[in-house]
Amino acid sequence: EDGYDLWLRYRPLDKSAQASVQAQARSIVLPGAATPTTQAALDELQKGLGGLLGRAPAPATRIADGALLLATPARLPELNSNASPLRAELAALGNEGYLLRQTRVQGYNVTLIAANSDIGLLYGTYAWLRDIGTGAKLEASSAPTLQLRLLNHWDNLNRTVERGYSGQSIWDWWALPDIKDQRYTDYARANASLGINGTVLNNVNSKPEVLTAPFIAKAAAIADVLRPYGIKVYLSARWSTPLELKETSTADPLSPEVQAWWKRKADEIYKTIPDFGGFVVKANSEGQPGPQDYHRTHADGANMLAAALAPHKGIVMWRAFVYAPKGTHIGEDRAKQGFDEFKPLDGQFAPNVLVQVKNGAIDFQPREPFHPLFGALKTPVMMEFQITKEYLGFSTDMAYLGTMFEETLQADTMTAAGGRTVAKTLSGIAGVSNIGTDRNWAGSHFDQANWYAFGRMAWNQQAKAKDVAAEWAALTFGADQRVVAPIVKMMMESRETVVNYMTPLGLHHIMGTGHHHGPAPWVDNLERPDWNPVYYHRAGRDGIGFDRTAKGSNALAQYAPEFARQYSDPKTTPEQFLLWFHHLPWDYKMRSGRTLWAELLAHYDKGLADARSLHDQWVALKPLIDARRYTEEEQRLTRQMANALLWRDACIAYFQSVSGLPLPAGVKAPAHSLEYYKSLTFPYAPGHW
Ligand code: BDP
Repeated sequence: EDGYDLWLRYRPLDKSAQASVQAQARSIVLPGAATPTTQAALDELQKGLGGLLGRAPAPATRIADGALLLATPARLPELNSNASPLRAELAALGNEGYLLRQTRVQGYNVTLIAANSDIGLLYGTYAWLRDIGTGAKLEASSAPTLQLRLLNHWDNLNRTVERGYSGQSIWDWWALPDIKDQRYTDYARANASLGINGTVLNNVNSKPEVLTAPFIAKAAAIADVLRPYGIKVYLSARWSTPLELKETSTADPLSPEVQAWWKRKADEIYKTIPDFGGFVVKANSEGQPGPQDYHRTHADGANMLAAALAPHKGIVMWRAFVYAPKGTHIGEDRAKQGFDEFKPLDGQFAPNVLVQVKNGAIDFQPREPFHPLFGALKTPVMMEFQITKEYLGFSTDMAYLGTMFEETLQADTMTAAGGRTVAKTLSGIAGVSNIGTDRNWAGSHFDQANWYAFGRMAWNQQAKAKDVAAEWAALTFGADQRVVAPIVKMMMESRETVVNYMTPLGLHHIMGTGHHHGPAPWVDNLERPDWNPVYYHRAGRDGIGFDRTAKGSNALAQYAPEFARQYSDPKTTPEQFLLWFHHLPWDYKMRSGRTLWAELLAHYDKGLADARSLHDQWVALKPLIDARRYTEEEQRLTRQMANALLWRDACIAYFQSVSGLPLPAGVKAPAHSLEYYKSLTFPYAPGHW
């Protein structure tokens, strides 16, 4: 068990389970001709049942008792007949949905996987295999709520991965397009098994070369592998590409020369990749070029690209993560900039533009309140989650993000009477991938769960993190409750543990400069004030926290009035966001009855204690886990304990130096002086490549 097989391991079932699966699939029947997509489904059944049962049933042409029948109305017209009890149910499932049913067809008892399209059949096949692997009952029917369910790779052309902690990029640009690694197919299988249907191949900090003919050909080769699995390829486009390639004299979106270049470029791409998805764009942010360089707006820029893609049905995903090293909002609240720039442009975007918004307004912190743009725009909005854990201990610390996805998706934006969750405001969802060349794909076994949870929740935003964790654990470690239940417990605790030892009570952005690993709340000397941790925690003798109420930056005013009202009072602000929105004195009384100072320390202590508990819980599972995966995770959890201790001690040493307060009885003093923690560096931490 080296992790390569992910959640598609298909290890042999026990005898009684084998008998019941065998009864459901004595033969496999696909009426009509196989297409690349149904062939992928048949191949997966061969692989899956071959593993689960030891022998896969042969494909058959005739329906018979005990057949596993894969059918669309086009393949089996009776599904569409007025007499069919499934007709209406099927019609409601759309292009990608599926249903699984024990039923009678043509007088035979069959297990039916039905859908309106071949891709629905593939999704249904994976669902059926998943149900077997988890020991669940047949899932009745399912359809995705969002049409756009994408991974974003932050992969560079030299195969380094920005914020990647699992080896190099899986895209071997040198070998492509002639040599197509088996990994691409396995990547497609894994994503299709979750319902992910798009992938942006390259980093948002893009390069002009990406849009040159040789790279388009390479992307096309990847697209060919992914296509049968329902996955479209997208590219991240650098705003100034035509100018940098010296093919235009400007990159002004209103210049006819520039407009014509992008039209030609889109035509060229679609000639090679007929189902190309479109572009994601990071513009006028962190040094990236953009339309503002020409005094044009984000809407001008997005619309120009949208016009080039529209004839081909392509889309533009324009990112709202904007802030420039120089320019607006310096010395103000960086959390406000995305909203301030995009809200006034609402209504001006072309129909095939989506605004892609990070879950929170700062930057993928261990915990952030949802971004105020959710629910604030008529323009279609996409969620951007980060699956790779830039600020949550990379792939060394365990932090199951399902709980974070759920917390954000279910948060009430209060933008409609009776409530409106973030999930309800979305038109698409993207996750910044944690995939690399590591044998286990994700850097650690448990980081596979974050890819899995993203995909499952991209398909169904109402999915519960706990159920998803249970599914993943059963598929990854075997459906034995002695293993699944404790692993789910660990996963469900893990992200809160990280929040506690890094940034409790709404603290944020106090990590080390550049690499974002390890504590550095003292940093105050960076070029831009809002790169400094001291800017975010604002701790001094008088108290701690960022005042985002009307007395402070008033970022709260960007939220719906009811939300702003509730959060403008510390007493009615959930304590997990207290210091995000308020600057409070150290002796502020918390709900526990403790002072803020004592509460902060208690959170750091809890984070450390829980990190140690995660390790202990894993050690207790040793007899039930295969040796290699056990050891690989045990080493990481040991490192996580050290990381938690470092965070706890360094933050306490620092905050004590500014608060000037004694440690309450029972709180252990940090092991070293503040100077010691300041002197630590992480010289080889993966950072900006
Ligand atoms: C930040 C990362 C940086 C990315 C940027 C982005 O530190 O590497 O380029 O986000 O999302 O989280 O564009």
